[in-house]
Amino acid sequence: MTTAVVQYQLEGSIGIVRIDNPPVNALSHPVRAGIMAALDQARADGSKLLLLLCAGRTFIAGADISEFGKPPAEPGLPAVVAAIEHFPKPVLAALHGTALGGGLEVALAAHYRCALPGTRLGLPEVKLGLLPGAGGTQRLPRLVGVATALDMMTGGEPVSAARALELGLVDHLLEGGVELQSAALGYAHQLLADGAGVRPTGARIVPAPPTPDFFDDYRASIARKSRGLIAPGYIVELVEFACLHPVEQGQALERERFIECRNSPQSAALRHVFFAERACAKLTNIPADTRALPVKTVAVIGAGTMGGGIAMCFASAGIPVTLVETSRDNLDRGLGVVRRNYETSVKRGRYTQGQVDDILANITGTTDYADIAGADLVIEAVFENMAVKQEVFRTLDASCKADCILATNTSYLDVNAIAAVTSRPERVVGAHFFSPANVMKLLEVVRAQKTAPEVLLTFMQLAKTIGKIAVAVGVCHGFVGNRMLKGYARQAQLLLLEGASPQQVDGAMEAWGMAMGPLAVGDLAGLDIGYRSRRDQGIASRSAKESALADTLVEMDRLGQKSAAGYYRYDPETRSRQPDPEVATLIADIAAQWKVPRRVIDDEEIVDRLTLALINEGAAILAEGIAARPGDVDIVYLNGYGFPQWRGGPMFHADSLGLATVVAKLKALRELTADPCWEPAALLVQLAQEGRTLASLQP
Ligand code: T1G
Repeated sequence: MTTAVVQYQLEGSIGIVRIDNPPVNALSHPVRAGIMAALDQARADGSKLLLLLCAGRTFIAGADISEFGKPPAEPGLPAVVAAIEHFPKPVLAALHGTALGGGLEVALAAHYRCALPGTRLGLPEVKLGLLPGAGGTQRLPRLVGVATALDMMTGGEPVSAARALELGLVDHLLEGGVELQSAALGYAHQLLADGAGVRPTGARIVPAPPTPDFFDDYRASIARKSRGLIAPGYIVELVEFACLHPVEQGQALERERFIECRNSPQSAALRHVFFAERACAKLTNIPADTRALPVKTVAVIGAGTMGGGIAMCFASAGIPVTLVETSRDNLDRGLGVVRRNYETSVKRGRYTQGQVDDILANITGTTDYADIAGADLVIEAVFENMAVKQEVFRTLDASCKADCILATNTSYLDVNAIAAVTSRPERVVGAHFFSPANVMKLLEVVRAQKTAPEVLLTFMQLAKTIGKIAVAVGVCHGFVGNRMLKGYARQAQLLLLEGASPQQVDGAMEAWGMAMGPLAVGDLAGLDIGYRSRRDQGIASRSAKESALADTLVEMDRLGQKSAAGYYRYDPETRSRQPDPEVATLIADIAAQWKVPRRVIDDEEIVDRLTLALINEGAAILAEGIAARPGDVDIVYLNGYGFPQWRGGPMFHADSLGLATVVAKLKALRELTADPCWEPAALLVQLAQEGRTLASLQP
């Protein structure tokens, strides 16, 4: 029996069900129907055991996420899983690559599981705002116990095949380097020889929880990290239910909870993020035959916080990197910070000492540009000043080989103006890392006017190699992220003058889901950075209402956390932030100076003004083509600015509000404040009039 995506053949006494649905064998409707047809065939033929496996690079990577939101088609996955579990002959699932979500649930319904080394097994549904909806919450604890099952399902992280064997999640590890089907057939025959029979996982008893209050304690332990999400709490409820009820009852409750999660706005948002993250890696406007360039060696100019963090990204990915500094002292200081960062990661168990020794062997330092003449890529990470950066690029242009790619880590400045001082503007690109660069996933790859397509493609692919999520953006002041941040931060300042306190503004945004409120972020980054940037832009100190407070704080040496005082006071031990009455007085004084009437402001207005500022500027950025897709803007804010994943990003959030509502709110604020920043972006007005969404712009 063969369908487009599922083949069945009888090989001796073994019936082989082979799924072939590239790229990741997702359980689309044709796959589900194909499996059921294969089961029917095998039920009636002479097979003694059924072997379930997949073609391509992975076992089933889950339900087909792109089918969510569409009318469900029978057979559903629970029916497929039940048919496998109740199959009258032993069923063996042979795993390779990944067995995730519905894929692992299919394997859990099988009576035996074997895996190639390197396979990763997991139930990551929670990352999509979902929970395992085909028996995973009931069968996994029966195999691995409640604690491990909960960790796997509330965290969503996969386990290795070796760990799965330890846990009893798989019964046998196949030999590595052997073709999957022949290795699995070997084990299948061994099972038959051993008289292996059917062995429904669902019939097993869930091992008792370790302590009587285990589930309540577990709920408390995940409360903080699952703030705002509904799925994690349901997962704990369902595993607790599994301890006391047969699998069928558990699956019925699971289905109810699953459907609620699937229909929830936060799952819609997280599914949007899943696809947006994959889409943003694809360049839209380069020739199809563009090829990436080889990058075997890298150099980083400047061993400060950013330079050191950037160097760590490449060294950790196994790419040799040379740090360049102006003096030995600066170089040794920078290398020392890098070394200490790795020592910390060993203490935290992220790396072994051996791994760190190998990584550090990839990092060298020099004060001589001649030592990097042969580098394939150089990333400049010096002081954020145009003249300083242009001087470095002149030196690089003279020192580096002709086909070397020159990248600038500027976070605001005009990459065209930097490229213009070189003889190779087509080899110049912006690479805006976020601090700390060895931790933050986001990378804005800035395409300047003359950046060659192959240079852009090279950097986008390199980003994946060093574990970054890259978004290609155009040149404007602050690119996508920082340009939108300007309006957001300005509203925070105005709200302070109009009557809100720092703790109210930050509290409202954090309750709404932001990782950290705007004032606390300012204190973390250091208020002196914004101060210098305003001076560089020729804005005199205290000359603008929206920066008067920040300018004053800096001139009072309140730079933020680094001076234990900024918008808040910081406890030197715990670094926890405390409201400071001195700041409240200062704000009132500055408001009086600028004749800003003070009033009571509610949290809803705070959230509205800060999020609408992001949405309005994001729409302008899209209209100018600085970002190619609304999803790209979302990925920037989700991975660089602590926007809550379960709200999908500023553009997705705008669509969830409805663009007509967004435009109406903007116009209302325009009326209320007479502030031109609230003029709705033309793109929003047009789409609202056409009854369209920002998502409809997605190519
Ligand atoms: N459904 C549909 N498309 C999928 C998919 C899926 N589950 N997984 C991947 N793709 C597409 C992806 O969009 C991309 O498309 C291509 O495959 C390659 O993916 C009932 C409800 C498997 C580790 O959450 O984590 O089961 O961009 O670029 O980096 O309980 O994909 O080429 O057009 O990511 O090698 C649970 C999701 C679903 C796993 C491979 N499963 N996938 O990573 O490739 S919910 C997951 C991944 C569920 C049941 C519930 C990764 C991967 P395109 P890629 P990769």
